[in-house]
Amino acid sequence: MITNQILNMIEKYKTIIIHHHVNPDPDCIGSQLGLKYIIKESYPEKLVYAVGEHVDRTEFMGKLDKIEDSIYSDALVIIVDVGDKLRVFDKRFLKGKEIIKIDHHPLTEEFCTLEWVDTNFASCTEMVIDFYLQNKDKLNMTEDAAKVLYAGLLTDTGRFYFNSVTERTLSHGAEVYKYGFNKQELYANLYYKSIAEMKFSGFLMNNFSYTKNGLGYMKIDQKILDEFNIKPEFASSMVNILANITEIIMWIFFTEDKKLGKIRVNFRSRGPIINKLAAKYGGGGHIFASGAHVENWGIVDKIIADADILCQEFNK
Ligand SMILES: [Mn+2]
Repeated sequence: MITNQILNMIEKYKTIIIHHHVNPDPDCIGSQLGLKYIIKESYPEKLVYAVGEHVDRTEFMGKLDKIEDSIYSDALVIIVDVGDKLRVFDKRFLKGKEIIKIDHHPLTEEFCTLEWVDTNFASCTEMVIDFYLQNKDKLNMTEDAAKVLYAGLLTDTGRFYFNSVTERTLSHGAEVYKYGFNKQELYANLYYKSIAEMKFSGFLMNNFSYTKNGLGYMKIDQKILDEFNIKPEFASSMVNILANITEIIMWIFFTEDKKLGKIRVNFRSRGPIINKLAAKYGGGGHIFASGAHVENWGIVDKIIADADILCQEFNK
């Protein structure tokens, strides 16, 4: 079993460094910190680091570590919720002695000593919980680990609503839910919105575009972000405001990101497969949820045209 191989490798190392992907979401940080807390609790003598940078919405989940370059030379590196080198945050991960990948996105490239890639998992945190359950004789869960793992499950499954949810997702959820962390506080951290954010939701509902083939989309430029005092990360995370609309089978948000100097593209679908479309524009992801960054609004219009054709073909 790959989960045993992963544990054997963890046991071999004194130092373990866990990396997340760029713009980490709660599933990524939950996997990273959950794994760190489990390893630390089970092997207190090991040095376990979770490196990287939070985005605003993951800040509450727990502290990340700053470490020196020299620590990598004798360390095991684990990357979570990410499959390709380019999307791993902090390129120092390549300096680890060996690398393990734990990911639930479709495989795009292999470069690790151990690759545990399985798209049957609804979230990466579900994989971490699975890893713990498969090695329960040696591993210990903690309340803090349970909390961040549950946060990842909630957000990557839309609160256990998406197609990707299985019986295992629910039972693994129950496995961490039984720990005593404060559920209401967790929901507040994940789901409460400010008044400005709520007003922005209202703006989106009133102003999205759609085609007769069932494509819904929203272009959010800097002017709109300024007007509502909203950050691009938050704006693009609102893409599912166009989910659950009878007439819409695919929905895309295009959000200008001054810091990146690019336009963030968030693809979602409940019909046409969209990760190939995302890949065509330099991105990737799951079959019904993908992302990309593109250079300008001209490319955005090309994506809209391509996406509309996919919807049209799907309807046939
Ligand atoms: Mn994920």
